Amino acid sequence: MSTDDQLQGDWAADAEAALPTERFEAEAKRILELGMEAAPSIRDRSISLFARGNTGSFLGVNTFLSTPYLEDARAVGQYDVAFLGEPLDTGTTYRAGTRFGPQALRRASALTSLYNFELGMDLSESLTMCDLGDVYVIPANIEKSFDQISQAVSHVHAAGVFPVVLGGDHSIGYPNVRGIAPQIEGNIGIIHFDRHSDTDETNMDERMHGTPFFHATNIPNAPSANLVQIGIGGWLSSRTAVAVSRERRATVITIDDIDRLGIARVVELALEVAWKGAKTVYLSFDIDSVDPAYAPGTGTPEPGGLQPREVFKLLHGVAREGLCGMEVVEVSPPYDQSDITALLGVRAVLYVLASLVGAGKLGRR
Ligand SMILES: [Mn+2]
Repeated sequence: MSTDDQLQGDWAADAEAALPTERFEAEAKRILELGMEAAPSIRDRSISLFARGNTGSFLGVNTFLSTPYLEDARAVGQYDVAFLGEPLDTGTTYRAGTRFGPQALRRASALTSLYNFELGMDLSESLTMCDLGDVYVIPANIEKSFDQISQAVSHVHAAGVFPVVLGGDHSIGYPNVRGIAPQIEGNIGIIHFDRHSDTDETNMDERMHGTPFFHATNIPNAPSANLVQIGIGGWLSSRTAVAVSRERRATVITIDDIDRLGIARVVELALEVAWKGAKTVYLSFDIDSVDPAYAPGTGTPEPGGLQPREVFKLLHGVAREGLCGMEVVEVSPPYDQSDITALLGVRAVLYVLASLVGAGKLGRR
């Protein structure tokens, strides 16, 4: 990292020179082979006829980050990371639309390279990644959808692959944890970004998007003592959910706490609590933890949330001890403007992956 008397820009420029290029070169060769040679008038002969792979331009292949679409779900074990959509919005209590979240995240991810300047990191050199497509959810039945989701996430995690779930409303938080927890020999902590507690037992008599962490912390090895909730507050707070968080002694960190303590201290605190006696940690990122000025495309917006800079630093910080999986939830493109919410969701994933790679917790160093 850069030192006090050095500009980060200078450090980062040098860091780029030290990055490997071998995977880039192998990929370029593959792209030309599969995508075929370009028309004769194209001078840059690295350009293919059909766009393949991550071109770092808008020319995507409609998968997340233009990673290969893995049709054979049985073969997931050959990758470090698998992206999977969970297009469920049956759990929303107000504005639906998150069933289109995975599509929006994939589309917004087309204009994304895997290189980050200030981090001095190129994810394409460190990770192998694929897009598994969507879990076959059953919109008419939330419990059947939960069963599909748990089994799908369980399959990915059991293969030794890091699952990145593209939601979907927040009800999927519960079946996601339920899919992983039985494979952990010991406790699993949860770091949960949200403006809402999401710890009610039911909404409208069912297990909907305000309930995932009531049910997740009922899983025997996912104790609420390891649940950290970051960003909670505002005028959509549920008193019954607050009572559950209080009774179960979850750790709740408000926006004011973040202002007062600073990001570095909040990261330390979150890691301390989530990892206390735990074997691993799951990360649940609700896009509505970010202020609706930056993330309008969501079902239950609550003004006064985090800013993108803050949330990127927080996510990068809390991932550094390792994770067993993550989800981005509540991206609802029908309410989005200029794709800004979806773009933010894509960046959230990238900062987490970058942190895991940087800390040597995922992929090759
Ligand atoms: Mn939520």
